[in-house]
Amino acid sequence: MRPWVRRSLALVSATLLSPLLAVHAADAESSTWADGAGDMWKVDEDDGDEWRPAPGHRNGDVIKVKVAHRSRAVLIRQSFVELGRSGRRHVLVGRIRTDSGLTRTFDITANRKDWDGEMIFAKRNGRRDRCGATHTLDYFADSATIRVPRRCLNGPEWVQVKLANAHFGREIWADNAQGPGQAFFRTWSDEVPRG
Ligand SMILES: [Ca+2]
Ligand SMILES: [Ca+2]
Repeated sequence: MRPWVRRSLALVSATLLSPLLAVHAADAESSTWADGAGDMWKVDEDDGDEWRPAPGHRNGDVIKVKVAHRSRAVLIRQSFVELGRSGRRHVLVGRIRTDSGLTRTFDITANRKDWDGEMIFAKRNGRRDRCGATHTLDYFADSATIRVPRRCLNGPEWVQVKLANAHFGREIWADNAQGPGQAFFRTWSDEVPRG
């Protein structure tokens, strides 16, 4: 190969690859995955336990999750087909576990009196942990974000999450963020190491 050809190829390779490498580096501390649209399920609150598919329900149908493990905090962002201020309430719940075996839960309830919602961040025994975890429900962007300072988790090497939510109206519609199944929680996410 002539030297100038080799140089040109090297330049082209570097130009093509560098944006990919940059993206990879920026995303090294995060995990992003999709959940299907149209995979909600429902139950009649008065009728008992019979859950049925509810593919037509949009409000609360999670379609994407990003867990970013930053130097100071873990950010969990969920995107929905629609997150709307209608019905009686939204309940978003999650579990977080770390490499040291520490487990924490969060439980956000938003209703007609307070669509911004209140979050209870708790230890495994259910006792509230006021370590500074916060949340934002964005009804314009159809998203929910939970920010957990790493000190709440004893500065972990990695975290995993499980996420689910329910929308209460005439019936209860639910979705989990880990697949299509009719179970409130499914498998743990990938381990997300600290960036
Ligand atoms: Ca979904
Ligand atoms: Ca799902």
